[in-house]
Amino acid sequence: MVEKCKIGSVIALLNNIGDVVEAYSYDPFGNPRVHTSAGLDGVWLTDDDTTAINPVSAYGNRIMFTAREYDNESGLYYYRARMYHPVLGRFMSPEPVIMHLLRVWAAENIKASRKAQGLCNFCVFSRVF
Ligand SMILES: [Ca+2]
Repeated sequence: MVEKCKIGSVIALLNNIGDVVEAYSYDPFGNPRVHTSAGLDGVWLTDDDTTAINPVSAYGNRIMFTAREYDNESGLYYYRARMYHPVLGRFMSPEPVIMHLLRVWAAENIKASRKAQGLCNFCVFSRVF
């Protein structure tokens, strides 16, 4: 069982009786910190917590920032259509929907250009009829 914050990021992993066994914090870009112990104050997510050197969950939890899967080997998040790099603070590829719209726009402009130059097959018929 997990505890999430308002944007859906997983902030704690709970055992079957509801006790926190591991906690997570993030910088604004999603770089994770795995808190392995609540520290001397006994309160999770405070400055005295013990954190893992690498952001790897001892319990195998991979769902982290905004409830997306984090690959600790590559350091990337899987955001369904593309991968996000939290250190760089950017996605590793362009937005697929935007790229599709650009391709449609380019194809329409090429068609219009060819038609204006009389290169379109349909232009021959339109002159005949
Ligand atoms: Ca603490």
